[in-house]
This record gives sequence, C-alpha cells and structure tokens, in this order.
Amino acid sequence: MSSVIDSNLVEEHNVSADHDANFDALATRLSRDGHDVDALLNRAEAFGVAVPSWGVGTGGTRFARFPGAGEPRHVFDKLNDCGVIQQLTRATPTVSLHIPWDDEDPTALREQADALGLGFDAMNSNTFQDQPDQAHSYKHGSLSHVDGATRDQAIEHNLHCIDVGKAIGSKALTVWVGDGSNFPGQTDMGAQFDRYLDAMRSIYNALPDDWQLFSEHKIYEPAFYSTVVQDWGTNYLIATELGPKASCLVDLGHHAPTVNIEMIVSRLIRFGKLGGFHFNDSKYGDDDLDSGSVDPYRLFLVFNELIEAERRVDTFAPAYMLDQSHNVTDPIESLMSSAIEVQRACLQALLVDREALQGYRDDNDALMASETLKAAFRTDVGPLLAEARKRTGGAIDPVGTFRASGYRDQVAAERPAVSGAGGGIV
Ligand SMILES: [Mn+2]
Repeated sequence: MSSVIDSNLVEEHNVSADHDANFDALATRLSRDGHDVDALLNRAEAFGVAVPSWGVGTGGTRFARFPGAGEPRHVFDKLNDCGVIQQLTRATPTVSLHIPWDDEDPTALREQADALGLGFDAMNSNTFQDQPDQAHSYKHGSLSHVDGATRDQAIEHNLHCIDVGKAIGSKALTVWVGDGSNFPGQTDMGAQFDRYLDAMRSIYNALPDDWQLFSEHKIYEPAFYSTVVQDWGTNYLIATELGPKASCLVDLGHHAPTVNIEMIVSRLIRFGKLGGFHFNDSKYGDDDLDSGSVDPYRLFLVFNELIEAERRVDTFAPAYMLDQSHNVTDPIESLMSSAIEVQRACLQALLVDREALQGYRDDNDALMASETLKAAFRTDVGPLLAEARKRTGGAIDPVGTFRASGYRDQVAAERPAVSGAGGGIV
C-alpha cells in the first residue's frame, strides 16, 4: 500500500506533548466515570464512513461553480485525494463512486484503490441529468417517465452500475431520482409512483444475492411541486414493496428544516428498513454543508438512536457515507473534518449512561433524561479520536498535517483547472 503523503511528515507532526497530556487527562476521566477506554479506542479505530467521489471536487451551487486549485481531473485523481483523506483520518476506508462520472475500467479502478488501501462502498446511479450520447432525455423524469423507452434506459443504466460495482467489490446500489413535477396537474402522482415502483422492481430483481438496494428520499428539488420519492414514508413504502434487500437511505439534508430526523431514524430502525446515511449538515434545505458544522447536537442525537439500536440487534450495521458539496473550502479538508465529526458523534453517543437514561425515562424525569444526553454530548472526545488516529498511522491534526504537506500545491501544478468536473447536490 502506498501513502500519498510522506509518512515521515505525519510522524513528525504527531509528536505532541500537548496531545499526550490531553489524552491522558481524558482517559483518566473516562475511566473514573466507568468507561472502558481501550474499548472506546478500538471503536474509534474501527469506525468508517465512505467518501463520495464527487466530494473531492468543488461542487458549486445551482447558480455557479468556482473551480478550486488542483481539482481532480478524473476518477483516478479522485481516488488519490480519497487516499489522502483516509491516510490522515483513518476514518474513511471506502469510496462511493458515481456513474457515469466515474465510469472507467473496473480493473484499473480496483488496482488503484488497492494500492491506496481503499475499498468501494455503494454505487450511485445518475438519471437526473442527460449524458451526451443517450437516446432519451430525462428532462421529464427517468424511472417514472411516462415513456417506456425512457424508463428502460434508466433501468439499463442502473443495471450497468450494478455490473461496474460487482467488478470492483461494491455491495450496494443507491438510487436517487429527481423525478416529480413542477406544476399541480402536471402528473398523475399515483400512476407516476406505480411506474417508479415497476422500474425499481426490475433493478431489484437484478441485484446479486449479497447486495443491498438503498432508495434515497428528498423533500424537493429539482422537482418543486411534487417529488416521487419525497419523504421517509414513501421511502419506507418503496423498501417494503421491493423486498428484504431494499432499505431506506437517510440524507440528513433531504428534510424540511424543522423535521425530527432522529425520530425518522428510530422509526426506520424499528421496522428493519434503515439502510444507511448520507451525512451532511444544513440550515435551510439540501445545503450539503459539512457534517456537524451547523447542528452537531442533531448529529449526536442520530447516533444516540444508532447506538441504542446496536445494543438491541447484534447485526445492526447501516451504511455510513458523507454527501457534501464544497464551495468555499478545500474539499479534502472539509471531508476530513466531516469524517471526524461523524466519528465524534458516534463516540459521544457511546458515552451515554443508558442505564441512568432508562431510569429517568421510567420515572418520567424529562430534565434528567435530557441532561444525561447532554453530559455525553458535552464530553470532548477529541483527544481520544486523535489518539486512535495516531495509533493507526493517521494524523493527530489531519488538516494541519495536510497543509504542511503541500499536497494541494503539488496537485495544482499537475492538474489544470477544470470548469465542468462532475459534481452536484445529490
Ligand atoms: Mn445524498
């Protein structure tokens, strides 16, 4: 396995008396509170969230895209950038590809990923934009289009994604469609959903036995009046109609601002249909901001549900992926920061005193129940995460080490600025 950043540089930056003192103090405190520090370290070291290949480029907004220096030119550059993120954080062992943006020779993809110590997470299909050579336009929909030939084309594309995924070791397909309508009366919403379900059944039937199919709901956009897969209820219906290999993917930004996402997570867990996440943060809509940048407590509350669930069900293992769009930051830095924020929420949720919490619930002591969660959330587990990175060859300070490495300047010299690289808000 080759390191992208000089490992000597990482080691030099990991020599920190401050870190050692901070970790010792935290470990002492956690032990005193009855926590198993080694178990928490093991958990931090084993934590993984997938990086979306499109995240390492500048995404832009629906208004404009301002290219950044040294943006990846193609999927192989993207894999190198993902290699940097994994090398420094040790929290992102897999990459999630997007077809057709990353449609390259599977053998070459796998070889480069192997060399970087990376695996592949869920495949993502794209029937929300037209490709130059395609016969039928998705302007008026894809899997739910009124025209059968257009639906067939969208189905074929998803089957191709499965084929590429099989060749590179992926085990899941994520389907998000922009299908819907922009005017009342434009579409028969019932018949449109029927067409969508029929198309999804064709995709589901082509899944290998050991694959999962994730459907991703989104409240609106690009369809602004109605969306075929609008909410978690619709998503649950889809996953239930399709069968046991189908489950729901929750993108945190795909809900109205006031929606209680952790309750949705709880519901889907309860009925065995939580497939996984696209982690990001938002203030207004599908903002695709960095995970934990606006509301880290909500991220913690989501993980509080996940940790409760894994205590009940041994095999509980939803898929974790980031899904962000970077406009004003270096994408590598943002993805490293987000991966650590998601990992942080997981570790904080592990600190919740669940026995005490249950007691307060049984006593209807709302204040102390809330305080029990807050006590875990307020615990700064940063030194523990840094120690886990240090022990596994990562960086105590990933952003600082990345900046010191000169990687961005180096790739900026090799990669000319691109204006149309695949990216977007999905
Ligand atoms: Mn998403």
